[in-house]
Amino acid sequence: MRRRSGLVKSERLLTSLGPVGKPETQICPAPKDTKMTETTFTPRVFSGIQPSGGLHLGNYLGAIKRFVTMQDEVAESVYCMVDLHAITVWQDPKALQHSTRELAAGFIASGISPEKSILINQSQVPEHAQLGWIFNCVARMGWMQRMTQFKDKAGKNSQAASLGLFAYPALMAADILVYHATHVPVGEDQKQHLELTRDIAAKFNHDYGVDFFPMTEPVIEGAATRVMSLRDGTKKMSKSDPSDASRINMTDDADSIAKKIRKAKSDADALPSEAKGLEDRPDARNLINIYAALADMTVDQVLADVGGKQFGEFKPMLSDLAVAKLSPISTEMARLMSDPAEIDRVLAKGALQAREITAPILQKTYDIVGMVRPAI
Ligand code: AQP
Repeated sequence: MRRRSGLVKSERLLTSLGPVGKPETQICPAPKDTKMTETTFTPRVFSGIQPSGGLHLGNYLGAIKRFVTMQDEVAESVYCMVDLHAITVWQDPKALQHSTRELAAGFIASGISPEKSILINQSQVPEHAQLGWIFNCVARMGWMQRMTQFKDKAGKNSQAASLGLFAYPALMAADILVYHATHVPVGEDQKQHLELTRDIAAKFNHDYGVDFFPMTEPVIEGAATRVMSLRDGTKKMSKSDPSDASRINMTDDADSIAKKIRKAKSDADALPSEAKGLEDRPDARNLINIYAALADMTVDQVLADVGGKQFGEFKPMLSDLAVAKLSPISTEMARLMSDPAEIDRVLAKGALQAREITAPILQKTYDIVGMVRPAI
Protein backbone atom coordinates (compact mmCIF):
# COMPACT_ATOMS: atom_id res chain seq x y z
CA MET A 1 0.00 0.00 0.00
CA ARG A 2 1.31 3.39 -0.99
CA ARG A 3 2.33 5.65 1.88
CA ARG A 4 4.19 8.89 1.86
CA SER A 5 6.15 10.78 4.43
CA GLY A 6 3.61 13.61 4.43
CA LEU A 7 6.34 16.20 4.08
CA VAL A 8 6.31 18.89 1.44
CA LYS A 9 8.75 18.07 -1.33
CA SER A 10 9.23 21.65 -2.33
CA GLU A 11 9.52 24.51 0.10
CA ARG A 12 8.56 26.77 -2.80
CA LEU A 13 4.95 25.65 -2.67
CA LEU A 14 4.46 26.53 0.95
CA THR A 15 6.10 29.89 0.65
CA SER A 16 4.14 30.72 -2.49
CA LEU A 17 0.87 29.54 -1.01
CA GLY A 18 1.31 31.09 2.41
CA PRO A 19 0.59 29.56 5.79
CA VAL A 20 -2.52 27.54 6.49
CA GLY A 21 -4.32 28.80 9.52
CA LYS A 22 -6.04 32.15 9.25
CA PRO A 23 -8.50 33.08 6.50
CA GLU A 24 -7.86 36.19 4.39
CA THR A 25 -11.43 36.94 3.41
CA GLN A 26 -14.79 35.68 4.50
CA ILE A 27 -17.98 36.35 2.62
CA CYS A 28 -20.07 34.68 5.34
CA PRO A 29 -18.18 35.49 8.55
CA ALA A 30 -17.97 32.75 11.12
CA PRO A 31 -18.89 33.71 14.71
CA LYS A 32 -16.75 36.58 16.00
CA ASP A 33 -15.14 34.61 18.81
CA THR A 34 -14.34 31.70 16.52
CA LYS A 35 -10.96 30.25 17.38
CA MET A 36 -8.97 29.85 14.19
CA THR A 37 -6.74 26.83 13.99
CA GLU A 38 -3.19 27.07 15.32
CA THR A 39 -2.30 23.48 14.52
CA THR A 40 0.12 22.90 11.66
CA PHE A 41 -1.39 20.48 9.19
CA THR A 42 0.50 18.22 6.82
CA PRO A 43 0.32 19.82 3.35
CA ARG A 44 -2.18 17.87 1.29
CA VAL A 45 -3.92 18.84 -1.94
CA PHE A 46 -7.49 17.91 -2.84
CA SER A 47 -9.61 18.95 -5.81
CA GLY A 48 -12.47 17.56 -7.84
CA ILE A 49 -14.39 17.91 -11.07
CA GLN A 50 -17.97 16.88 -11.75
CA PRO A 51 -18.57 14.18 -14.35
CA SER A 52 -21.65 16.10 -15.46
CA GLY A 53 -20.59 16.20 -19.10
CA GLY A 54 -17.38 16.32 -21.08
CA LEU A 55 -14.25 18.09 -19.89
CA HIS A 56 -13.63 21.47 -21.48
CA LEU A 57 -10.76 23.91 -21.85
CA GLY A 58 -11.93 25.88 -18.77
CA ASN A 59 -11.63 22.78 -16.58
CA TYR A 60 -8.22 22.05 -18.08
CA LEU A 61 -6.68 25.52 -17.76
CA GLY A 62 -8.50 26.54 -14.56
CA ALA A 63 -7.98 23.31 -12.67
CA ILE A 64 -6.33 20.22 -14.20
CA LYS A 65 -3.16 21.92 -15.45
CA ARG A 66 -2.53 23.11 -11.90
CA PHE A 67 -3.34 19.65 -10.49
CA VAL A 68 -0.53 18.23 -12.62
CA THR A 69 2.10 20.63 -11.28
CA MET A 70 0.91 20.36 -7.68
CA GLN A 71 1.26 16.58 -7.59
CA ASP A 72 5.04 17.15 -7.80
CA GLU A 73 5.08 19.97 -5.25
CA VAL A 74 3.19 18.38 -2.38
CA ALA A 75 3.75 14.96 -0.87
CA GLU A 76 0.12 13.91 -1.10
CA SER A 77 -2.54 14.90 -3.61
CA VAL A 78 -6.04 13.54 -4.12
CA TYR A 79 -8.02 14.21 -7.31
CA CYS A 80 -11.65 13.27 -7.48
CA MET A 81 -14.49 12.75 -9.95
CA VAL A 82 -17.27 14.18 -7.81
CA ASP A 83 -20.09 11.95 -9.04
CA LEU A 84 -22.30 12.65 -5.99
CA HIS A 85 -22.20 16.33 -6.91
CA ALA A 86 -23.05 15.56 -10.53
CA ILE A 87 -26.44 14.06 -9.57
CA THR A 88 -27.56 17.29 -7.89
CA VAL A 89 -28.99 17.86 -11.37
CA TRP A 90 -30.44 15.01 -13.45
CA GLN A 91 -27.87 12.67 -15.01
CA ASP A 92 -28.67 9.77 -17.26
CA PRO A 93 -27.09 6.78 -15.42
CA LYS A 94 -25.28 5.38 -18.48
CA ALA A 95 -23.99 8.82 -19.47
CA LEU A 96 -22.81 9.42 -15.89
CA GLN A 97 -20.77 6.21 -15.92
CA HIS A 98 -19.28 7.18 -19.27
CA SER A 99 -18.47 10.73 -18.14
CA THR A 100 -16.88 9.48 -14.89
CA ARG A 101 -14.53 7.14 -16.77
CA GLU A 102 -13.85 9.78 -19.43
CA LEU A 103 -12.99 12.32 -16.74
CA ALA A 104 -10.58 9.85 -15.14
CA ALA A 105 -9.06 9.30 -18.59
CA GLY A 106 -8.80 13.10 -19.00
CA PHE A 107 -6.97 13.44 -15.69
CA ILE A 108 -4.48 10.71 -16.54
CA ALA A 109 -4.00 11.85 -20.14
CA SER A 110 -3.30 15.40 -18.91
CA GLY A 111 -0.46 14.11 -16.72
CA ILE A 112 -1.96 13.15 -13.38
CA SER A 113 -0.17 9.97 -12.48
CA PRO A 114 -2.02 7.35 -10.41
CA GLU A 115 1.41 6.51 -8.97
CA LYS A 116 1.92 10.05 -7.64
CA SER A 117 -1.66 11.10 -6.86
CA ILE A 118 -4.69 9.34 -5.45
CA LEU A 119 -7.40 9.23 -8.12
CA ILE A 120 -10.93 8.45 -6.98
CA ASN A 121 -14.58 8.78 -7.75
CA GLN A 122 -16.35 10.29 -4.75
CA SER A 123 -19.03 7.61 -4.33
CA GLN A 124 -16.42 4.91 -3.68
CA VAL A 125 -15.21 6.76 -0.59
CA PRO A 126 -18.29 6.86 1.67
CA GLU A 127 -16.65 9.15 4.26
CA HIS A 128 -17.26 12.12 1.91
CA ALA A 129 -21.04 11.76 2.24
CA GLN A 130 -20.86 10.85 5.93
CA LEU A 131 -18.90 13.98 6.82
CA GLY A 132 -21.16 15.89 4.42
CA TRP A 133 -24.11 15.09 6.70
CA ILE A 134 -22.28 16.41 9.78
CA PHE A 135 -21.50 19.60 7.84
CA ASN A 136 -25.16 19.95 6.82
CA CYS A 137 -25.73 20.29 10.54
CA VAL A 138 -22.91 22.84 10.96
CA ALA A 139 -23.59 25.12 7.96
CA ARG A 140 -26.31 27.73 8.39
CA MET A 141 -29.20 28.26 5.96
CA GLY A 142 -28.24 31.91 5.57
CA TRP A 143 -24.72 30.95 4.47
CA MET A 144 -26.05 28.55 1.84
CA GLN A 145 -28.62 31.03 0.57
CA ARG A 146 -25.79 33.41 -0.36
CA MET A 147 -24.07 30.93 -2.69
CA THR A 148 -24.12 32.47 -6.15
CA GLN A 149 -23.59 29.13 -7.91
CA PHE A 150 -26.86 27.82 -6.44
CA LYS A 151 -28.65 30.95 -7.62
CA ASP A 152 -27.12 30.62 -11.11
CA LYS A 153 -27.84 26.90 -11.44
CA ALA A 154 -31.30 26.91 -9.85
CA GLY A 155 -32.29 29.95 -11.93
CA LYS A 156 -35.71 31.50 -11.48
CA ASN A 157 -37.39 28.25 -10.49
CA SER A 158 -35.39 27.55 -7.33
CA GLN A 159 -38.33 25.74 -5.69
CA ALA A 160 -37.91 22.97 -8.26
CA ALA A 161 -34.16 22.59 -7.66
CA SER A 162 -33.00 19.53 -5.73
CA LEU A 163 -32.17 19.76 -2.04
CA GLY A 164 -28.77 18.31 -3.02
CA LEU A 165 -28.03 21.30 -5.27
CA PHE A 166 -28.68 23.60 -2.31
CA ALA A 167 -26.57 21.50 0.10
CA TYR A 168 -23.76 21.00 -2.48
CA PRO A 169 -21.25 23.40 -0.81
CA ALA A 170 -21.47 21.49 2.51
CA LEU A 171 -20.61 18.26 0.70
CA MET A 172 -17.81 20.08 -1.09
CA ALA A 173 -16.46 21.21 2.30
CA ALA A 174 -16.58 17.57 3.42
CA ASP A 175 -14.76 16.43 0.24
CA ILE A 176 -11.90 18.73 1.21
CA LEU A 177 -11.89 18.46 4.99
CA VAL A 178 -12.27 14.68 5.17
CA TYR A 179 -8.64 14.69 3.96
CA HIS A 180 -7.63 17.64 6.17
CA ALA A 181 -6.61 19.10 2.80
CA THR A 182 -4.59 22.27 3.18
CA HIS A 183 -4.65 23.47 -0.44
CA VAL A 184 -7.31 23.28 -3.14
CA PRO A 185 -6.49 24.27 -6.72
CA VAL A 186 -9.65 25.59 -8.40
CA GLY A 187 -10.92 28.08 -10.96
CA GLU A 188 -12.12 31.52 -9.85
CA ASP A 189 -15.78 30.39 -9.79
CA GLN A 190 -15.14 28.16 -6.76
CA LYS A 191 -13.77 30.93 -4.52
CA GLN A 192 -17.02 31.44 -2.65
CA HIS A 193 -17.38 27.71 -1.95
CA LEU A 194 -13.84 27.63 -0.56
CA GLU A 195 -14.68 30.54 1.74
CA LEU A 196 -17.70 28.59 2.96
CA THR A 197 -15.46 25.56 3.56
CA ARG A 198 -13.36 27.69 5.89
CA ASP A 199 -16.45 29.00 7.66
CA ILE A 200 -17.69 25.45 8.22
CA ALA A 201 -14.28 24.35 9.54
CA ALA A 202 -14.10 27.38 11.83
CA LYS A 203 -17.62 26.88 13.18
CA PHE A 204 -17.04 23.17 13.80
CA ASN A 205 -13.78 23.91 15.64
CA HIS A 206 -15.48 26.66 17.63
CA ASP A 207 -18.67 24.75 18.51
CA TYR A 208 -16.81 21.65 19.71
CA GLY A 209 -13.86 23.52 21.24
CA VAL A 210 -11.31 21.71 19.08
CA ASP A 211 -8.58 22.59 16.63
CA PHE A 212 -9.39 19.73 14.30
CA PHE A 213 -10.11 21.03 10.78
CA PRO A 214 -7.60 23.21 8.88
CA MET A 215 -8.36 26.56 7.27
CA THR A 216 -7.89 25.35 3.70
CA GLU A 217 -6.25 27.70 1.23
CA PRO A 218 -7.69 28.08 -2.28
CA VAL A 219 -5.05 28.04 -5.02
CA ILE A 220 -6.42 30.21 -7.83
CA GLU A 221 -3.50 30.95 -10.13
CA GLY A 222 -2.54 31.49 -13.74
CA ALA A 223 -3.68 33.45 -16.77
CA ALA A 224 -6.90 31.46 -17.19
CA THR A 225 -8.55 31.06 -13.79
CA ARG A 226 -11.79 32.05 -15.51
CA VAL A 227 -12.00 30.93 -19.13
CA MET A 228 -14.96 32.55 -20.81
CA SER A 229 -17.40 31.31 -23.44
CA LEU A 230 -16.12 31.59 -27.01
CA ARG A 231 -19.53 33.02 -27.94
CA ASP A 232 -19.74 35.57 -25.11
CA GLY A 233 -16.65 36.83 -23.29
CA THR A 234 -18.74 37.87 -20.28
CA LYS A 235 -20.02 34.32 -19.57
CA LYS A 236 -18.02 31.45 -18.07
CA MET A 237 -17.12 28.57 -20.39
CA SER A 238 -19.26 25.75 -19.03
CA LYS A 239 -20.26 22.13 -19.68
CA SER A 240 -23.92 23.01 -19.44
CA ASP A 241 -23.93 25.81 -22.04
CA PRO A 242 -26.37 24.58 -24.71
CA SER A 243 -24.06 25.88 -27.46
CA ASP A 244 -21.21 23.46 -28.21
CA ALA A 245 -19.50 26.30 -30.09
CA SER A 246 -19.15 28.15 -26.77
CA ARG A 247 -16.48 25.75 -25.51
CA ILE A 248 -13.53 23.66 -26.61
CA ASN A 249 -14.10 20.11 -25.41
CA MET A 250 -11.06 18.07 -24.49
CA THR A 251 -12.30 15.42 -26.94
CA ASP A 252 -12.63 17.84 -29.89
CA ASP A 253 -10.53 16.98 -32.94
CA ALA A 254 -8.16 19.44 -34.62
CA ASP A 255 -10.75 20.56 -37.21
CA SER A 256 -13.40 21.30 -34.57
CA ILE A 257 -10.91 23.25 -32.44
CA ALA A 258 -9.81 25.31 -35.44
CA LYS A 259 -13.42 25.95 -36.50
CA LYS A 260 -14.51 27.02 -33.00
CA ILE A 261 -11.58 29.42 -32.64
CA ARG A 262 -12.16 30.83 -36.12
CA LYS A 263 -15.79 31.53 -35.19
CA ALA A 264 -14.99 32.72 -31.64
CA LYS A 265 -16.37 36.16 -30.84
CA SER A 266 -13.71 38.87 -31.11
CA ASP A 267 -13.76 42.52 -32.17
CA ALA A 268 -12.62 44.66 -35.07
CA ASP A 269 -9.69 46.39 -33.36
CA ALA A 270 -6.04 45.37 -33.53
CA LEU A 271 -4.58 43.70 -30.44
CA PRO A 272 -2.95 46.05 -27.93
CA SER A 273 0.67 45.77 -26.82
CA GLU A 274 -0.16 45.88 -23.11
CA ALA A 275 -2.76 44.20 -20.87
CA LYS A 276 -4.32 47.58 -20.05
CA GLY A 277 -5.52 47.77 -23.66
CA LEU A 278 -7.74 44.70 -23.09
CA GLU A 279 -9.94 46.46 -20.53
CA ASP A 280 -13.55 46.61 -21.81
CA ARG A 281 -12.69 44.04 -24.50
CA PRO A 282 -13.89 40.79 -22.82
CA ASP A 283 -13.77 38.61 -25.95
CA ALA A 284 -10.28 39.76 -26.91
CA ARG A 285 -9.08 39.36 -23.33
CA ASN A 286 -10.46 35.83 -23.19
CA LEU A 287 -8.61 34.71 -26.33
CA ILE A 288 -5.36 36.28 -25.14
CA ASN A 289 -5.74 34.68 -21.68
CA ILE A 290 -6.29 31.29 -23.31
CA TYR A 291 -3.18 31.73 -25.46
CA ALA A 292 -1.10 32.80 -22.44
CA ALA A 293 -2.26 29.86 -20.32
CA LEU A 294 -1.67 27.32 -23.09
CA ALA A 295 1.77 28.75 -23.88
CA ASP A 296 2.76 29.15 -20.20
CA MET A 297 3.39 32.84 -20.82
CA THR A 298 2.13 35.98 -19.10
CA VAL A 299 -0.44 38.14 -20.87
CA ASP A 300 2.17 40.90 -21.24
CA GLN A 301 4.62 38.48 -22.87
CA VAL A 302 1.94 37.39 -25.36
CA LEU A 303 0.97 40.97 -26.15
CA ALA A 304 4.60 41.92 -26.66
CA ASP A 305 4.59 39.34 -29.48
CA VAL A 306 1.16 39.85 -30.99
CA GLY A 307 0.38 43.52 -30.24
CA GLY A 308 -0.74 45.29 -33.43
CA LYS A 309 -2.03 42.10 -35.11
CA GLN A 310 -5.64 41.73 -36.21
CA PHE A 311 -7.70 38.71 -35.09
CA GLY A 312 -7.50 37.32 -38.64
CA GLU A 313 -3.80 36.78 -37.98
CA PHE A 314 -3.97 35.93 -34.27
CA LYS A 315 -6.73 33.30 -34.39
CA PRO A 316 -4.76 30.83 -36.56
CA MET A 317 -1.83 31.19 -34.13
CA LEU A 318 -4.15 30.40 -31.22
CA SER A 319 -5.71 27.52 -33.08
CA ASP A 320 -2.31 25.96 -33.92
CA LEU A 321 -1.24 26.28 -30.29
CA ALA A 322 -4.50 24.80 -28.95
CA VAL A 323 -4.30 21.84 -31.34
CA ALA A 324 -0.63 21.23 -30.47
CA LYS A 325 -1.38 21.21 -26.72
CA LEU A 326 -4.74 19.44 -26.71
CA SER A 327 -4.45 16.81 -29.45
CA PRO A 328 -1.99 14.59 -27.56
CA ILE A 329 -4.37 14.68 -24.57
CA SER A 330 -7.45 13.75 -26.59
CA THR A 331 -5.56 10.95 -28.38
CA GLU A 332 -4.44 9.51 -25.04
CA MET A 333 -7.96 9.87 -23.61
CA ALA A 334 -9.33 7.82 -26.50
CA ARG A 335 -6.69 5.14 -25.93
CA LEU A 336 -7.47 4.94 -22.21
CA MET A 337 -11.21 4.80 -22.89
CA SER A 338 -10.69 1.69 -25.02
CA ASP A 339 -9.97 -0.19 -21.76
CA PRO A 340 -12.59 0.95 -19.22
CA ALA A 341 -11.79 -1.97 -16.90
CA GLU A 342 -8.31 -0.54 -16.38
CA ILE A 343 -9.79 2.85 -15.46
CA ASP A 344 -12.08 1.09 -12.97
CA ARG A 345 -9.04 -0.63 -11.44
CA VAL A 346 -7.26 2.70 -11.01
CA LEU A 347 -10.32 4.18 -9.27
CA ALA A 348 -10.77 1.12 -7.02
CA LYS A 349 -7.12 1.28 -5.96
CA GLY A 350 -7.46 5.03 -5.37
CA ALA A 351 -10.50 4.46 -3.15
CA LEU A 352 -8.55 2.05 -0.94
CA GLN A 353 -5.70 4.54 -0.61
CA ALA A 354 -8.11 7.39 0.08
CA ARG A 355 -9.93 5.51 2.82
CA GLU A 356 -6.67 5.09 4.72
CA ILE A 357 -6.82 8.86 5.17
CA THR A 358 -10.57 9.49 5.39
CA ALA A 359 -11.67 6.69 7.74
CA PRO A 360 -9.60 7.86 10.75
CA ILE A 361 -10.55 11.50 10.18
CA LEU A 362 -14.26 10.63 10.02
CA GLN A 363 -13.96 8.41 13.09
CA LYS A 364 -12.29 11.19 15.05
CA THR A 365 -15.02 13.58 13.88
CA TYR A 366 -17.68 11.17 15.15
CA ASP A 367 -15.88 10.96 18.49
CA ILE A 368 -15.77 14.76 18.74
CA VAL A 369 -19.46 15.03 17.89
CA GLY A 370 -20.40 12.36 20.42
CA MET A 371 -21.36 9.32 18.35
CA VAL A 372 -21.16 6.08 20.32
CA ARG A 373 -19.04 3.23 18.95
CA PRO A 374 -17.92 -0.07 20.45
CA ALA A 375 -14.73 0.07 22.52
CA ILE A 376 -11.89 -1.75 20.74
N1 AQP B 1 -14.62 28.40 -17.37
C1 AQP B 1 -13.77 28.01 -16.43
N2 AQP B 1 -12.61 28.64 -16.29
C2 AQP B 1 -11.71 28.25 -15.33
N3 AQP B 1 -11.95 27.22 -14.49
C3 AQP B 1 -13.10 26.55 -14.63
N4 AQP B 1 -13.64 25.52 -13.98
C4 AQP B 1 -14.84 25.22 -14.49
N5 AQP B 1 -15.14 26.07 -15.49
C5 AQP B 1 -14.08 26.91 -15.59
C6 AQP B 1 -12.96 24.83 -12.89
O1 AQP B 1 -13.00 23.44 -13.16
C7 AQP B 1 -13.13 22.76 -11.92
C8 AQP B 1 -14.27 21.78 -11.99
O2 AQP B 1 -15.48 22.40 -12.21
P1 AQP B 1 -16.82 21.52 -12.22
O3 AQP B 1 -17.01 20.91 -13.54
O4 AQP B 1 -16.83 20.58 -11.11
O5 AQP B 1 -17.92 22.54 -11.95
P2 AQP B 1 -18.29 23.84 -12.67
O6 AQP B 1 -17.39 24.94 -12.22
O7 AQP B 1 -19.71 24.03 -12.39
O8 AQP B 1 -17.99 23.53 -14.20
P3 AQP B 1 -18.91 23.81 -15.41
O9 AQP B 1 -18.25 23.42 -16.65
O10 AQP B 1 -19.42 25.20 -15.35
O11 AQP B 1 -20.05 22.76 -15.18
P4 AQP B 1 -21.59 22.99 -15.25
O12 AQP B 1 -21.87 23.54 -16.58
O13 AQP B 1 -22.13 21.60 -15.03
O14 AQP B 1 -21.91 23.94 -14.15
C9 AQP B 1 -13.32 23.79 -10.82
O15 AQP B 1 -12.09 24.00 -10.18
C10 AQP B 1 -13.73 25.01 -11.58
O16 AQP B 1 -13.34 26.19 -10.92
